[in-house]
Amino acid sequence: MLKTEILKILRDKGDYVSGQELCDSFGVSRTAVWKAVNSLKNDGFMIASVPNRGYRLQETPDVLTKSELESRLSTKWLGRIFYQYDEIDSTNTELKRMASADPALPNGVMAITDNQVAGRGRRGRAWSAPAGVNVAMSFLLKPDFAPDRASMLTILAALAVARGVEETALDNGADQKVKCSIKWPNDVLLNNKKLCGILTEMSSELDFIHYVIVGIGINVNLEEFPEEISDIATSISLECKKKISRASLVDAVLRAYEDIYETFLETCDLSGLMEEYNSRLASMNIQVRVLDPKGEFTGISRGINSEGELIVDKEDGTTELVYAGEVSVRGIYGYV
Ligand code: BT5
Repeated sequence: MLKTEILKILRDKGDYVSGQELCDSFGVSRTAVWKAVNSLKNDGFMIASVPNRGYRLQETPDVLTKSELESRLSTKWLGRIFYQYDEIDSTNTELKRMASADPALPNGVMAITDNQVAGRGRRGRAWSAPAGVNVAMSFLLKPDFAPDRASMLTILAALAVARGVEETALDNGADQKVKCSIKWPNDVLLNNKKLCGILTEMSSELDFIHYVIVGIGINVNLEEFPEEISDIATSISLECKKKISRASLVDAVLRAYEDIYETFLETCDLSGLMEEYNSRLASMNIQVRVLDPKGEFTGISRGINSEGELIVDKEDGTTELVYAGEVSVRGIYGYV
């Protein structure tokens, strides 16, 4: 897209670029360049145009337009094909519709929106976020490993978000080193409050995965939360006191996922990743309450094993491996 290419050049140069240079670079007319620049201005980009000097990008707004995303994405395969929506019910639902309508939809396709109006959490819960300040994205994976491996893809996503948030916060001028922690299995936290939720869904047969959809919601530039979640939720900008470029964050998270996924595929388990995960685990060696389908119990969490299960030492001296379920962590989200 011409818009994307012009945006990239203007951003890379950081100075005036003549209209003629842009025409020559892309083999297009002056009018085409002028139109593309105007369209970028309409998206909110502040671009100065001075006769005899050309165009200069003065300010980049935090937008999630197609060209802003395209100009930022530097992944190898993940999200290289993406569908951007100004508004949609849920990116997970949309990708599911696309994947079931087209069985040939390729590995790595992403759906992303600026305004998700019916975001979903796990087990029928809702994920809510206002327009224009958050990231809501989902990507499609078509792995050839067995379906019992798929729950680990959530663990990978939590790690990728933690790494991506830390990198982007620093790049966007956060003063101190930001450190994300993780509440098993799918919450990424900043200062013990929920910054991100992950919803992984799968279509499979008993021994064959049709596709997996990994959905990630991150609170980025939100300044306020609805009352029900104001005690448990936070955003990057609230914690870091900096506005964050959402498109750069998307790129950083996807790059991190590619990297982490590669490590995972070497063994198809978490042996190469559990050390980092456990070092980020908010519940490491802390009391947890597990709402298990068989009943509730408390114990001390000892981190995950290479299968992604949470190891919990119970008071009666036995050890439980928690595969799925709800876990409350003492000191987090009001559990005392
Ligand atoms: C999750 O569920 O945390 C998974 C959220 C996944 C959202 C992404 S956005 C892109 C993709 N498309 C979708 O439709 N979904 C995915 P769970 O662990 O069940 O947590 C849900 C709970 O988090 C809710 O019951 C609230 O208490 C809380 N919550 C809702 N919105 C929140 C927000 N913006 N920030 C922090 N907490 C929130």
